[in-house]
Amino acid sequence: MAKVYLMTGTNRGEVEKLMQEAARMIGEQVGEILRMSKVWYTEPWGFKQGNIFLNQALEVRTELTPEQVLDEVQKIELELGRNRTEEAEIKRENGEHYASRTMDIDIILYEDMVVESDRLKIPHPLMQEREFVLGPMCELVADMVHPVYGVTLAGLREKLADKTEEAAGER
Ligand code: PH2
Ligand code: MG
Ligand code: MG
Repeated sequence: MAKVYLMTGTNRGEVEKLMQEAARMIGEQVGEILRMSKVWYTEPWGFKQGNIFLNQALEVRTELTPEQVLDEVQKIELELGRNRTEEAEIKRENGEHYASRTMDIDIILYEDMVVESDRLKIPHPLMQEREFVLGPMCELVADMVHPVYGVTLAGLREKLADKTEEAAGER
């Protein structure tokens, strides 16, 4: 039995309903949801042409391996209308790195495991850059130590805030 931390996000479609459905399906297909952060309303990060996101962190108890968790969350994304082919087209049209999506479910942490395969990277490689991940995660496990950086999530969040402030100062 392992604890896995997932992050759900949507900025397209019936977003409130999609968040509820994602949590319900995670509970059925990944494992028991032990705790959830509140739903955060966040600006699109890394791209401009998109609506506000809803993001939420979930703590899930699972019997699945990391790869099996990935299989299940990708199935759920598809069932909730995710269309990566269409997203790729929109990205190309907009010249952006990301596109709006009905549901994205990312594995943020799995126990203190480090996974680096072509398909899967844990911890999520950009979590330390993203307030929309660290904010909700800190509601659940602010004291958890990041298995690569050796810093708590609260510490990473502070660092990110300092960096963001510096960048604003340089503008
Ligand atoms: N996901 C991304 C890119 N940008 N921005 C916000 N606010 N929330 C997200 O979930 C998100 C994003 C790539 O998956
Ligand atoms: Mg993502
Ligand atoms: Mg994803």
